[in-house]
Amino acid sequence: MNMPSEKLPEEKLLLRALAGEATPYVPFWLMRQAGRYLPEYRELRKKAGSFLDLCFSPELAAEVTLQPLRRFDMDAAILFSDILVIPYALGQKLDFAEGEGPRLGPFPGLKDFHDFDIGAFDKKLQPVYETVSRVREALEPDKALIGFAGAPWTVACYMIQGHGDNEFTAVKKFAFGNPSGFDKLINTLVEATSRYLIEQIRHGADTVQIFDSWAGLLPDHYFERWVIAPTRKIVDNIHKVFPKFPVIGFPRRAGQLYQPYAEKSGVSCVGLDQYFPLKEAVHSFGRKVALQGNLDPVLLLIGGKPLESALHYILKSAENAPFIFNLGHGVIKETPLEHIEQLAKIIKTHQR
Ligand code: 1CP
Repeated sequence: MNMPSEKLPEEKLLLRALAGEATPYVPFWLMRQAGRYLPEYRELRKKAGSFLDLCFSPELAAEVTLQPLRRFDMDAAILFSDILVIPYALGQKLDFAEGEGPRLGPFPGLKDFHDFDIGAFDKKLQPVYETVSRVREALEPDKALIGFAGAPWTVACYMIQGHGDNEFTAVKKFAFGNPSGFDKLINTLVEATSRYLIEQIRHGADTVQIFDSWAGLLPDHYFERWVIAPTRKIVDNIHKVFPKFPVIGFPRRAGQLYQPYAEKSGVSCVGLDQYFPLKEAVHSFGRKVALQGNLDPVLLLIGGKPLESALHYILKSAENAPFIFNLGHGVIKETPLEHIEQLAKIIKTHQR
């Protein structure tokens, strides 16, 4: 008899879907499944001090990673960290002011990756790798562990703007005004992100997701240059070390550019936001890649009948496709726990 730790990776439903199988049950996890909507997160967050302290305390970060699975039995845990640990590891100052979101220090400028202190980079990220190892140890063999990073474009947005925004006009001015200079920043982030993700995989991640939250801000030719091409390079770098390793790409709000992204970025699975019709994705690129998504988080916030019918619509839209259920963006922090219970029950009992 197999001991649990000897189970094959193929026994993880999420990995089967990533490998292109239309699984008999739909695996699910939720973006931002660890976080403020959970009372046990809020409690631990208070104890940890700052948000960065929490990200860099392997014991606490591992605990936060596992919290949502104890309640809702998701098919995957996602590493608890943040996309902004990359600028931080490159030496940019970073603070998460209470209730205000991230604040970064002055932009370090357009340098090659190897002009940064790589020893310091590796050292600062070491606690994240330790978190991955700890979660790997603790996780049931049928649950997948998702590592992640921000995509170069999205991370560059925060590095230059210094904080969150809806338009990132200052960043676009910078990038469109000096595209070859901006390429240098993107290339640096490609190198840094590849190194970071490869280490997460070495420490036990089963898949990694690349979050390109602001992909939708770029017009098409820049989208090719700063969303698709850098993602492709990261995927290729991962594949040099771990051939065929499954990568999930999430180019949020990419609209019509989802299709070229699916065809050219090299990812195994494309995460859809709530604005892209799932049915159309299944039809136009659902044979090339697995799909993930795409419930509007507001439907989870309100629950009840509207949630139930939206879930059935999504399950029907993805009927015969390799599919991972998720939201179109993160869980909203006011979301009642009972609504997530309702969601989990419907997804987990739906047999295809
Ligand atoms: O004090 C707190 O508790 C801060 C809230 C918080 C949390 C829970 C932040 C600050 N980051 C996180 C964790 C986090 N961030 C995860 C953990 C795993 C999980 O999903 O459960 C992940 C994957 C992220 C990724 C992330 N961070 C993204 C990409 C996804 C997205 O939301 O679009 C982005 C853009 C960030 C930056 C960031 N970090 C935190 C905030 C509030 C923000 C957004 C800033 C802004 O644009 O205003």
